[in-house]
Amino acid sequence: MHAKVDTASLRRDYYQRLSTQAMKPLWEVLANLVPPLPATDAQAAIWRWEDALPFLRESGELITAQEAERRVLILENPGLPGQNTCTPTIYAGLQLILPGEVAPAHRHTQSALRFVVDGEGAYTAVNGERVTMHPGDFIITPKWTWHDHGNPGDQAVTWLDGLDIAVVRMLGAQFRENLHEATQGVQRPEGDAAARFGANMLPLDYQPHDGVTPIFCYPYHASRAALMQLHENAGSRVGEGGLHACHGIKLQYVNPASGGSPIPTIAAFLQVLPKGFAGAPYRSTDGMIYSVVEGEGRIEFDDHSFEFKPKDTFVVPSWMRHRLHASEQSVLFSFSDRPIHKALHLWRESVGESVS
Ligand code: 1HN
Repeated sequence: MHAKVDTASLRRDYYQRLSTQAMKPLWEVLANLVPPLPATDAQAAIWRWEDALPFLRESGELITAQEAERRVLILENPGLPGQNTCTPTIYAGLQLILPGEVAPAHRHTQSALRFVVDGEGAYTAVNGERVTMHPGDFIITPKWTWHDHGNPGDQAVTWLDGLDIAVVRMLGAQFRENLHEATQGVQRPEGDAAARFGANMLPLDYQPHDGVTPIFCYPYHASRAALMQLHENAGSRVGEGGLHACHGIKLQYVNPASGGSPIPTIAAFLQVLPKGFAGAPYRSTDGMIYSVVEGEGRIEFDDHSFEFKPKDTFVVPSWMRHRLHASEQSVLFSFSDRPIHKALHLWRESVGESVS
């Protein structure tokens, strides 16, 4: 007994002196550093549109887009306070641009995606080409491309931003520049990139370069039509050619020139859950952020669940078992850090274990 107390206090004293040398004992933290299963402080969370909207509107009265540079409410994971991030790797936020506003041009090494949640008529300009936003459109701002946003229309427009900020920070590879003008010049008419790269064709001299998609808008009407066709073909059949037991009908967005993900670090998906769908339990190592486009349903975890409605955003952390239920036919957009997991051969998924 006496000897034990002695050992404990000797160790404490040793650790204290050791800390002055910028060293510490591995044996005190080994189990945490290398856990048996994925361990993240990130929590499942939902940001309901009806709760977010009044705060977005208020932000519009408090600060202009120009003054803020980007008027965004960060969706910070409640399990990662102070880290300005939604999952350990991926940042998410809701960005508002009001009629007549511009968000000035800059570029950075972080890649961004936008998913249009509410309103239409704003544009994002990427490297000299504008694309007009409609609800459900999925838009890319590749790393190190000049981008600015503007709203020449008459509606407030809100979109969900997703960026690989924490990944680029971890790598110490953050660079950023502001353009000398707020709005970059238009160099090509709207629709140019979509015509060159978005019709299952490529320019004669196209050379794939940096793994980034050459099209930067995936219009909702086209993605939705594909899902609905597959839904119609599948009927209520589960399995090959039919519904996936966990995901309903789910497709991934693709870089048409490479077959890879549109952003090297982020994969994005669109899925339809038929009315009455009760998904099988699922988990995967990538932490997933969802934006609800249409319908109504519920996501069930082992010990709690969230009801979701259109324009809600929710996050499912790495390896957290869950099931999707749809009380109405639902369309969900989602994105995650899956390409990083896959590049490192770390991605795992597990289908069908019971949610207790
Ligand atoms: C950014 O450039 C945008 O361009 C949005 O709209 C959110 C969050 C952090 C850093 C850069 C944008 C951002 C961002």
